[in-house]
Amino acid sequence: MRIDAVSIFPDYFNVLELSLLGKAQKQGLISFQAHDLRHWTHDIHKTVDDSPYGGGAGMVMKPEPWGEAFDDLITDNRPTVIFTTPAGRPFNQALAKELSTKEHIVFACGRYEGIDQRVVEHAKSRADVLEVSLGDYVLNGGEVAALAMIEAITRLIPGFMGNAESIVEESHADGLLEYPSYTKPQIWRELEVPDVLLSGHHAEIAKWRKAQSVERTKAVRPDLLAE
Ligand code: 6GU
Repeated sequence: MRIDAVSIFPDYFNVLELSLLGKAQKQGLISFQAHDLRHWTHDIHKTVDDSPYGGGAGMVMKPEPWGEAFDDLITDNRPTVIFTTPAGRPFNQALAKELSTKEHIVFACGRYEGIDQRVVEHAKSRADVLEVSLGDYVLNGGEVAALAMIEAITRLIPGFMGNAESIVEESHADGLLEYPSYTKPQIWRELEVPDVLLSGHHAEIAKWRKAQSVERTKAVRPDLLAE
């Protein structure tokens, strides 16, 4: 998978070298590149924003640098372009799974009050475009959102994680939150591990874990059960 990220703070993405993604890059599984949007400006101030038509607070990202960035980065047949925005559809595990099968994803990380909407419309002529939000809160820019999405997507690429079963069992894989986990010692500060986990009865353990998943989801995320 090829991933590009366009941002006015490309250094945000330096942390990806620290994670499993660094290893996956060395293995040739993933090729990641961060790009500075200002590379595609032509004035001495490297201007990327301007005041909004119609008035209002804040600044809007100008279309021209984004257009030139896409001219350079969209050289293949219809990659996926993700605009990170709190006004987008919510990111979730199902979308991460779908995106993990793509050959090329370009993250367009907006700052300020967002990007001129014509950039989104124009990108649709050459790419499959999604406007995606990390959740119902506002970040200063899309970089941290893109980092989270990149981690959620790439760990689902076959061969990326050592233990494929842990992906099948984890939270959200089946629409439920994961059951609680325990390890040694059996008694810690007078707190005991649930008996059933020591029983060796695999069917009973599976039943208990499923019930715990449902109970936890009901208590914390009833919206997931409704789905
Ligand atoms: Cl993708 N961008 C920004 N700026 N804020 C967000 C977000 C994205 N997702 C949630 N909040």
